[in-house]
Amino acid sequence: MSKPISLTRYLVEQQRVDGHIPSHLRLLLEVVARACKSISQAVNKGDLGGVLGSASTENVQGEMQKKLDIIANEVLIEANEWGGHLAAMASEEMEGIYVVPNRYPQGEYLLLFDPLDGSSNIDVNVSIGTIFSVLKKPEGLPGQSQGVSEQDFLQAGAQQVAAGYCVFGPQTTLVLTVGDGVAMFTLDREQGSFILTRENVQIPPDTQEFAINMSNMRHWDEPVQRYVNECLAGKEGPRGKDFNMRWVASMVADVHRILTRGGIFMYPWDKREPNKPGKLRLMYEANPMGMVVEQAGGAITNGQQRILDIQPTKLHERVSVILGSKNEVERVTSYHAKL
Ligand code: P6P
Repeated sequence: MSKPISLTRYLVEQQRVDGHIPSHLRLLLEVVARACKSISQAVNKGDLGGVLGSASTENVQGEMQKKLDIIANEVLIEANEWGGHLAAMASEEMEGIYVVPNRYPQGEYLLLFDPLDGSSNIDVNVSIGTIFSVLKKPEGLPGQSQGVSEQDFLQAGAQQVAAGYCVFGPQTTLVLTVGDGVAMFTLDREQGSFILTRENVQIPPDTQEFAINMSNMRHWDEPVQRYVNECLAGKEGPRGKDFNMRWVASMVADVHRILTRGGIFMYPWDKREPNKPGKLRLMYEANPMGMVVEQAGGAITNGQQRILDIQPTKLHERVSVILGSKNEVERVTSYHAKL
């Protein structure tokens, strides 16, 4: 059995040996991982820690916040604000950006996160997770003030320098990419450290498993209805094979399953709110998951284009998401092209 490789050693090697990441980014990722450990401990306490249930407040999306949503958000802010590697942060749980206070040095990175994704599953003990995305703060023009604004965050997902998530399930597993493939680290609670358990993760290009909230079927656009009906038709239908369906209602859990054994995940536009492009958020859900999925050989589109090419116009903008096994994502996207 080879000596276990910790997240710290993996990141040092990504920095020193492969030159993929500068030291400030390595430090940032180690701090985010430590914050995920703290969130995992809070999540695991459940009722014993009095952390379940609603906080009786709403977030910027107008959604009821759970106590753990707020706890996770505070853990990430407090862990990352003093280190000198960040200029500002943005979160699903905060309307505006959080600029690093003047009492701390400002760094060159921007951190975006959904502090606890899948909140509807918290109180029923189903896997949830933290999603994070790292961008570089745009260089200011010579002589321009070094301030940071929301506009600095509005970069296409292809500009991310790192992204990942931490799934709080039967194991606590951190999944990370710095643009050189995808690695998975499982939390060893006895050592208190994340240990490398998989690297160069690859999503199979084909699958027989789709993930979508079927209760919305009557509201979908025709291309998604066509794709799902063909899956449901099974061996006797145009696909000539049977399909299985999963829907955890935690994007982190569904994406983790797809990274582990393939599959396609869809949260498409639907006619219930026709002016909303989709339910999921571009900047801190679709983009980070998109970087991870693409680095693992998968694909992610909104039905019309590669999601990582979308130029954001608002911090909390939403997007239709089709991601996973490349050949299936391309099939659904091709059905949209025939509209
Ligand atoms: P629905 C969780 O609230 C989330 O943002 C994603 O994690 C998940 O995939 C989706 O919403 C579930 O939505 O409508 O099925 O509850």
